[in-house]
Amino acid sequence: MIDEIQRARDAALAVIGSSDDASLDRLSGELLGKKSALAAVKAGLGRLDPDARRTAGQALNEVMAEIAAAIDDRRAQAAAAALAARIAAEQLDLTEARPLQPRGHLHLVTQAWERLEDVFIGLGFTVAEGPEVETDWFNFEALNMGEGHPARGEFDTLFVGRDPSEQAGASGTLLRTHTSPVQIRAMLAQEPPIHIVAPGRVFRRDTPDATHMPVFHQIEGLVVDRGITMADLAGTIEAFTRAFFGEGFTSRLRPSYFPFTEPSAEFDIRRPDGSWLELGGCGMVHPDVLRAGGLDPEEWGGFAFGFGIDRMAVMRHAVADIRDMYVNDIRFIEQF
Ligand code: FA5
Repeated sequence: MIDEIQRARDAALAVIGSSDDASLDRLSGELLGKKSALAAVKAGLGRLDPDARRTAGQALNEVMAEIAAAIDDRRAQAAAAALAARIAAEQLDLTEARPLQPRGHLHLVTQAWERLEDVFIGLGFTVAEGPEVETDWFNFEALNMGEGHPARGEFDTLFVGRDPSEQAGASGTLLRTHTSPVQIRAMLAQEPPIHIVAPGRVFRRDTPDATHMPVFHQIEGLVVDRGITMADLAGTIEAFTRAFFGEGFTSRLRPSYFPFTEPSAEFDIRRPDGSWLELGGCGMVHPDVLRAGGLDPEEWGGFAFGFGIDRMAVMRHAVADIRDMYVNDIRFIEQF
């Protein structure tokens, strides 16, 4: 009888080993149920003498437990395999989607602004700021353009006060027409020596065209110390030109006029193809401007410069029309 039990065990384990998940429930009935070979053996136990019955009964119980455990093992194996197959089938290859996600980037003017700051910080300047809504005093008066000064007419100013009477006088408010008022704010805020640049947004009632926008950006520079000369100004502009544009570029100063500098100059840069482009204005800080900043012109001297960031961005990337930078045409923007 023990042999019979062993044969039934071996046969059962072989069937379990090769069966799949779906057939396991049925198999459990066939191998361990009332009509199974082992049930038949069990029914025959009664015919044995007590000793043999005990031995065979024990063997039978062990084998039945072994078969039940084998079915459970096989079921767990089948479930793990089914799960692995489902995960494999549902897997998404996300790496393939990545090139389809467009990456944004900084606006051309922001790129130029940040690069300008980097270059000037490298030359020993710190970055200063001033408000976009200014008083008439900071924007004009303190810069040697008192009421009635003809140079005011060159800045088509946008006033903030609703009533024309609010616009008149040194306390009238306006949208700053240039970054030069930051010169005055810097002189009032700190003791010389001063080495600052002040990038920022400025506003003029200019009609948009290929080289003009009503809202644009300038960067102002101011150095105040003892014994500053025009050579310091020319040297700084030249060092900046090479650092920002590259080795093939040089600069020149041309005599000009600004009420807040004396002498004044326009500065141009020479491109590797030999052509010149006007970039901005500069000069030695006017004694009246030093006085408005609380400094004694007998003791302190300085130079200042200011130029258009949008024009620089346009030039660096050979963009034909400054307005292209602001119409948000994705075909244009994504080129940079
Ligand atoms: C000034 O604004 C002076 N504050 C510059 C200055 C500073 C001179 C310190 C001396 C000492 P101007 O109006 O020329 O100057 O403007 C300077 C630059 O701003 C121009 O060279 C040009 O690059 C840019 N710019 C002027 N108007 C516009 C505009 N409507 N759109 C875009 N860029 C402009």
